[in-house]
Amino acid sequence: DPYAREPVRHKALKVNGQKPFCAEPPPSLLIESFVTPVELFYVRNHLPVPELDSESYALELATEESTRKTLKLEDIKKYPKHTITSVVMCGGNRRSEMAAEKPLKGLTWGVGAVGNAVWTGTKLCDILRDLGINEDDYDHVQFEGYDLDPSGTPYGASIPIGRAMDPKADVILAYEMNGQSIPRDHGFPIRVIVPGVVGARNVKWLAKIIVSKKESPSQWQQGDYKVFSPSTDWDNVDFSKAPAIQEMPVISAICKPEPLENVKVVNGKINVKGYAWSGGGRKIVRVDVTNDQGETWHTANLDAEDTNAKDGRHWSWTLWSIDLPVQKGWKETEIWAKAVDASYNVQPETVKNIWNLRGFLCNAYHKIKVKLDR
Ligand code: MTE
Ligand code: MO
Repeated sequence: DPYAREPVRHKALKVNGQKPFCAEPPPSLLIESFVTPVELFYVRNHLPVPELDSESYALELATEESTRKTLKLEDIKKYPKHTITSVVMCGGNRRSEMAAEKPLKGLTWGVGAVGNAVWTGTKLCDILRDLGINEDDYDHVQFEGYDLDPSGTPYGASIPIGRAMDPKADVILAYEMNGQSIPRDHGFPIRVIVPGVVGARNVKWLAKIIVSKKESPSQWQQGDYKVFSPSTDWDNVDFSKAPAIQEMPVISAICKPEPLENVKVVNGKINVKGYAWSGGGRKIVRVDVTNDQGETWHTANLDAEDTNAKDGRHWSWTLWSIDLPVQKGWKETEIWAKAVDASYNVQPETVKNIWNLRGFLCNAYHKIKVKLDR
């Protein structure tokens, strides 16, 4: 069994798949701190976790033409140390809402396929510059993991070379998560962090970097993590016709209370909390909440955000809360939340109109019903 030597996981995680291991924390725990503790950080593995050690670890650097260099862990650590706080979010986060709209294929994630961690490592642009890469000669930077499928093919993904070589894009080869070595489930000893970009490109257990004119040939780049119209189905889908997801759209979620929870009404109000985030480094500028189907929108307090982030480099999430007034006599209420980012992008209202056959980018208004306890 290739899964016989998997790491031990935290009991609070809700398991969506055992082999490969996929799990997310409960919503209320997720937003207890601005920085997600490593043991509560969602796990999305496609293959068995590889067994690697710091001494023998090697990273191969190649172009289409040739292998240029092999770096050991200590070689990577010799570069200037760069620390960022960044979200990693799965493209399938909140998919369960899309699956409820109409059947689809994919793990039914709730709102917890996201976390915000402090990542320390070497900037990818520093390594590529040392390799003598000229951005104009290539178009993509491909990554391969040490995790292999039964045929020996690694997990793989790529990002455009402009992002890889831009110092302000903060793409790093991370060796620390929240100040400790990266745990096995999250890519020990090296994983790529591509802030503002879909989780799938943040390749764990990094084995190889290939600078190329082409995108990664991997199934996860070519035949998955792409979005189609709600009217495209398995009999007429052509994965070559849509671009791979890179930067993520604006999203928010209500995490406390959880759906159908009994909520205490205090002075005619209930306390509601959640997260909001947008891809591409776009700051969250506002979160709106309603419980009368949008007749009245209340602006939430933005409680925690990365106040040090430079313009266009807001990689962290924003935690928000509100004391939401509830109508007298009501026994239950439906809460909606939507976030606005620095480009004034707003979330779409309904899941129905963004439904897609793989259930990606479910960023419609988050809507939950709760019971009111007076
Ligand atoms: N990297 C490798 N090597 N293998 C994987 O299965 N999964 C990807 C990405 N990197 C994956 C990977 C996907 S789809 C996501 S959402 C994130 O890792 C999940 O990162 P996490 O498990 O640290 O939360
Ligand atoms: Mo993912």
